[in-house]
Amino acid sequence: MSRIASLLRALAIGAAVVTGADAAVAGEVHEVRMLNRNDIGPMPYEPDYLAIAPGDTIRFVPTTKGHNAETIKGFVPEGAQPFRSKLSETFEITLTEPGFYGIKCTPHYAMGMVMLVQVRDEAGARRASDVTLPQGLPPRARKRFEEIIDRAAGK
Ligand SMILES: [Cu+2]
Repeated sequence: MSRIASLLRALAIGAAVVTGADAAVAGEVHEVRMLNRNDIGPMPYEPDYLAIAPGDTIRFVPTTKGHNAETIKGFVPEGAQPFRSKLSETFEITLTEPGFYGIKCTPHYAMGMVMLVQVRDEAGARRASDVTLPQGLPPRARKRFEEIIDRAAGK
């Protein structure tokens, strides 16, 4: 092996070690409260938009009872696992797949109880306004998502 080849190999091994160490660092925990009402209106998640890093955790807290968190079908990044929490229970989920996650409260979906989570990719280039809402959302859920996207865009 030439000196340059062995130097490159050493660098590659070094980079792999650093990447491994980064992956082992626990992500941040973001708390989301599940409420019957706030100044946004009835049945909100608070906050209802989060932009997080891959490996971060969301903790859903049932501040008021009767709520949960479930991924909306067709509204998770490719390769991401859907999830559904139990009613009125604290629930933690760690998200690793970059992209947009639409989350609903199962009993209050038609009332517009939804939130948007963006797991940033490495470039962090995508914004909430880049999201494509799936077809077939209940009208109030669609409206809340549009409000969330406008707010995130600073409109
Ligand atoms: Cu609810």
